[in-house]
Amino acid sequence: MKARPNILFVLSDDHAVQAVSALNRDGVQLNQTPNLDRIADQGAIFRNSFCANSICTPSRASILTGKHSMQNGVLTLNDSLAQNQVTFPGLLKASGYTTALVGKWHLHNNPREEDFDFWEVLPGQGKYYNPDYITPHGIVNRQGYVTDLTTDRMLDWLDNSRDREKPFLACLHFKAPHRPWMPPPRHYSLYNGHTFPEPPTLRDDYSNRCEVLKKNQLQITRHLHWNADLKVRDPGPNAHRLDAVPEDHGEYEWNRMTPDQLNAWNEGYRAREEFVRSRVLSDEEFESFVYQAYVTDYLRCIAALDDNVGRVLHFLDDQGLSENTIVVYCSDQGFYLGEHRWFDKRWIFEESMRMPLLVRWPGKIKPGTVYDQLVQNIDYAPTLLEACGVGIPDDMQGVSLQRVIEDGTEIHDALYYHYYMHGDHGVPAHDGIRTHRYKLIHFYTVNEFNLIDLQNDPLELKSLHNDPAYAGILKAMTSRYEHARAAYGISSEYGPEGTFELL
Ligand code: SGN
Ligand code: CA
Repeated sequence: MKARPNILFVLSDDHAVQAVSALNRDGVQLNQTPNLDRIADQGAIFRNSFCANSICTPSRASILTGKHSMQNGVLTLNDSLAQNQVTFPGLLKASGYTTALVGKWHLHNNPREEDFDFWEVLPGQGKYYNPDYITPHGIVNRQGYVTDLTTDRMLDWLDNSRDREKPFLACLHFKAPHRPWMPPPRHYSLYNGHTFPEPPTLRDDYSNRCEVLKKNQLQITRHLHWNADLKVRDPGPNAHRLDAVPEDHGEYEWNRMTPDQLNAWNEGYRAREEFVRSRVLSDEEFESFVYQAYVTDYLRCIAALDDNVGRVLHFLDDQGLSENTIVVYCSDQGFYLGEHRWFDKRWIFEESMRMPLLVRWPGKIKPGTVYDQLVQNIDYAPTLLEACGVGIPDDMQGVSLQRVIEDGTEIHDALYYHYYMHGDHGVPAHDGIRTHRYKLIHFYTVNEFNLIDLQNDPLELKSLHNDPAYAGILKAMTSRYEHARAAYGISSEYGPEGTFELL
């Protein structure tokens, strides 16, 4: 019998589909990610991969449990996973796998012994520079850059301490490229002198959609911080345009740096700061400056992530493990890189509902395959369980991707989405469904449906809910939506009948 496959599960934090070169071969390529592209080229791209709730802790809980937020109880960033929830790592471990987790976790309680043999996790969001890790033996501080250190720890486990008698599950969870987008010194000058193309919706005015959009607090030209986000500590005559975070705050990353690191940092960002200080920028100059600075740092963090994915792939090659290891790359959700003026995620709109998903699975997936079927983060747990010959619990709501892979079956006719963290960053609780062609959104706190025709309006700039020509579509989508809510057991408390306290 063929040995059960190993799994390398790489999960990043807030990695936009727009920032993986293999996922943008027919469009605008902002950057190059050669190592992630290697996974795609030797395996598959899932072009229509989505999350069920575009925020960190809930998406991670859905990945682990194969369930929507409502059923696993992790609705917002503040919820922890209840002890009675079953996870795919726990089921793999119980079936004879050795399991490890290193990096961002963000589920509040420490990882459970029943799920992981080895773990070292970042507290909360974690830090980019000289981060602390929580280990079963207490907090350990490590000097260096978080993406490199997280990879070092995983490679060390794979190389030196795993039980080689067992197949492994290695969960490598990067903090990058989460806010505040701090790159390592080796990438401080990457993209200097380069101008990134602006997205067509960078100056969206939010017309023709629900009024709630205008209340967002996610705009790159209004809600970023000069120092923490844009790395400009003294904006001179432009100071009034954005807030700054208090520099003496313990959370501020610069307070963690060694004097040498700080010098290198200040040197790396000197030219940017001098530009901002030099004169009052016009509105247009300011907008384009913020967009370029934001995207530059975000993509520098991705470059470091891609370097480290390359290190792990090389390790698998060197150890002769590549042939019997399934490699999965995904992020906890997508992200806005200036689309609709935004950073962050949360909304059901495409950039944040989408998740990158690349899978290399030798012997099962033909190199260079592209799948267009709708898939969701609740599907990963059943897929990996089935791949390892472990039974899928009945209460998992996701569907294994095996049938997609084997014969191109569509496993979902519509995907259900629900964001619950009402009011955080100005985003109201809302839910909806997405088919290949349409998206129905229910902004239930104001009881308004929006309907988007993704084929005619891929940038999602106009709701058609009042357009008589779409009355039939609206009716059909509403009935599918109600069906999805019933099938997934969504409580009416999270709908128009609920009471909504701002988080
Ligand atoms: C922090 C960020 C937010 C971000 C949340 C959630 N602010 O609070 O912008 O939306 O994390 O991110 S920051 O100024 O502290 O960086 S998530 O990845 O955990 O969902
Ligand atoms: Ca995230």
